[in-house]
Amino acid sequence: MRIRDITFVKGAASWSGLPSDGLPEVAFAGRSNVGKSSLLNALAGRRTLARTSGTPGKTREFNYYLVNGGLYFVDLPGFGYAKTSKQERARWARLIERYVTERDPLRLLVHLVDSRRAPGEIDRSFIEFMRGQDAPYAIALTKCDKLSGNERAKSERGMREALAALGLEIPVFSTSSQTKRGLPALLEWIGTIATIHT
Ligand SMILES: Nc1nc2c(ncn2[C@@H]2O[C@H](COP(=O)(O)OP(=O)(O)OP(=O)(O)O)[C@@H](O)[C@H]2O)c(=O)[nH]1
Ligand SMILES: [Mg+2]
Repeated sequence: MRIRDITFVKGAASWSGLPSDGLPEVAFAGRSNVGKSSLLNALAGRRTLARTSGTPGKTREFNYYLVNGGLYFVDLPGFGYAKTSKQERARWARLIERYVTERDPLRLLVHLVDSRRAPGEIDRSFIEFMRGQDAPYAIALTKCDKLSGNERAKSERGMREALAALGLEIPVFSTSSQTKRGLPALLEWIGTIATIHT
């Protein structure tokens, strides 16, 4: 798909704040600081659409972006941000789980994982959680501009092996918001799954 038009619609901090218009949703989830907001900006071809930060925990709401007037991109709050209270973390984790299990308009969840590290505890438990869900699921390895070609191949292979060990067959994209590597392929996949006619 091609993004002709993208606008920020709203930030929702609770379940009742999510839009009720039923438009299909593609959600971006991942650890705090993994590069969710940057990826959204890069996909949109805009620098300042979503707020990014070197400080983790920037995105504290479900941020809704309307794409081409007919589809939402949803920037989910980062999970596992260590500096928020345990209670706060648990609340967001429950909200994200509820979103994945109950949100009817959800068409695709893109899970962002740092390409420079083996998937950590939080990522692995999220992958296990997603395994039991109906929603289509893909993984985007982020910040791959920081890796050499060899390292990138190794990081992809590591992720594919981890997924295969769980019996999961889902796409893995190596991406960089800086060089835009992997973004056309990811966008193509999003368009296919969300079956949006643009
Ligand atoms: N080199 C490089 N840095 C990146 C890339 N994407 C994001 N970053 C950097 O990583 C940091 C975090 O990026 P964000 O996009 O704010 O991360 P986030 O996942 O939205 O973080 P939260 O909102 O806190 O959950 C920023 O300093 C970005 O500049 C990338 O593709 N390459
Ligand atoms: Mg963010």
